[in-house]
Amino acid sequence: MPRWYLEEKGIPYELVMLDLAAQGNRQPDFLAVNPFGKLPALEDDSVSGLDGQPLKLFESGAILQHLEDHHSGEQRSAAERSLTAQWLLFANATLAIALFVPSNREREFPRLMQELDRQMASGGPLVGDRWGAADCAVSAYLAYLPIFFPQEDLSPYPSIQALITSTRQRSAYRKVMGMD
Ligand SMILES: N[C@@H](CCC(=O)N[C@@H](CS)C(=O)NCC(=O)O)C(=O)O
Repeated sequence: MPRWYLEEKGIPYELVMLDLAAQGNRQPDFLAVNPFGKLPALEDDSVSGLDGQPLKLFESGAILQHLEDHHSGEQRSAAERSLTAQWLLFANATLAIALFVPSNREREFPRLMQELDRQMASGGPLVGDRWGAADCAVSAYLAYLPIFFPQEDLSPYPSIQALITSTRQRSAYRKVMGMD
């Protein structure tokens, strides 16, 4: 997700690829950035961390919020920033669980999808008038649906289907997903 956001906004970055099969995420160099050994993680040498070293961040939602606040070059109001935090947490703490944890999936999937479909009926951004971090996180999970669950019937959710189609047509998304 953060890489997709970086590409969408034209923010320069250096990508460090890790070989998970070789436990690259458990090596000291990476654990110094994310001690939990999870991806993604960000080191931002334009911002000092509390230790005076380049800021290090883990959790995709926190990274997206940081990128939007400090690198997008876009002004967001206090309300927009708070709503962005709401959608980032919804994506990572509620939607992801409803999609990928089987016991939650049975219970929560239709309810969340129905309301999300309604929220997305306008086809516009989730927050304000520009595509942003909130759209990145929510669309990324929704666009995983046909990849991980190709048998899932999404026809009851036409706005989500349209969002998945338009997401898959975005050049930055296609680039980071290796679709071209
Ligand atoms: N909530 C975290 C999830 C991080 C996560 O689970 N990352 C997976 C890849 S998507 C990972 O690092 N897996 C390797 C491992 O756990 O060893 C986030 O959004 O950043």
